[in-house]
Amino acid sequence: MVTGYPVGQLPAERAGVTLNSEILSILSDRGADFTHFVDISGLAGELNRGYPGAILIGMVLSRGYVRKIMDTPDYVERMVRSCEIHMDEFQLKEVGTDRLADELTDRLAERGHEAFSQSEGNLTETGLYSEGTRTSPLPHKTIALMAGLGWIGKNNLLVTREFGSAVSMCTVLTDAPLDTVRRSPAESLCGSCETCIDACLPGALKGRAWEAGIPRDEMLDVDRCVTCLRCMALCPWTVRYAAG
Ligand code: B12
Repeated sequence: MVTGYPVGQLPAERAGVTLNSEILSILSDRGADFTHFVDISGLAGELNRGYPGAILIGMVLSRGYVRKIMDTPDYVERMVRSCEIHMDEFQLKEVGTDRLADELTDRLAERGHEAFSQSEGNLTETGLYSEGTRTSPLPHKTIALMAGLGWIGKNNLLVTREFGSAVSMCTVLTDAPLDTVRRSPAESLCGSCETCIDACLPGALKGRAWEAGIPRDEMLDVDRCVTCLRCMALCPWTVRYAAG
């Protein structure tokens, strides 16, 4: 269980700690593997839409699942052919993190706080997800970097030391009085590794190293991506996690 703030601080000492710990226990009781509280007040208005804080909710993909993708080059195709793709662990955890974000948003609103769920459903419903460009105003990855979780790899995904890219995430934007952090992106540990590029059979990944402000389309050709999960599963950091 990863928390977003120092352990051992008496709640009375810090306004909002209580709310942090309450949210932490609600989310972990309901299946979240990690939760972070991030200060997004410094971002441009079109990104944070006036919300000062964000709650990042994450679920870790199981080692067995990652190994299955590693050992089955056409894993997603097989799941589609056998009409089992709805049982795919990443899909189920994507629905899971989105559901937690929607529920938390309702709980915060009941407590009188402004809150906005960045679940795929709510982003689409509110017209904030552009199907044309396949973009949302404030991607979960941006918030994950500000939480200090890791770096953006050449696979254009969040890579963490602990789980590699084997995570599903969702976020809630809010004005609730939270104790938050704002960190700079971790240094990339991709180095000269190009495993994800070699694993991307349709050639959607362009082999660029990520740097702040780089346009997504210089990292990834979204029209070529076949969402095969290989760039996520075959990253050496994900493989190391899956090896246990
Ligand atoms: C649209 C979308 C897609 C599209 C387009 C890809 C894309 N990344 O845009 C398609 C369908 C191609 C796709 C594919 C996949 N996706 Co997708 N996708 C999304 C979605 C819904 C929106 C992303 C978005 O807004 N993109 C716009 C661009 C600009 O942002 P971005 O690339 O996500 O992130 C960039 C910014 O964060 C920027 N950045 C970082 N710091 C900062 C700071 C500032 C100030 C700024 C301005 C920018 C910035 O750098 C990042 C890299 O370019 C997100 C969920 C979400 N709401 O975030 C999931 C998500 C990114 N996808 C995810 C995954 C796992 C995948 C797949 C592996 C799924 C699969 N079945 O294969 C593939 C991998 C593709 C790849 N290598 O990137 C995960 C990523 C988890 C992780 N470890 O990072 C997410 C977070 C969903 C989840 N539930 O966890 N996806």
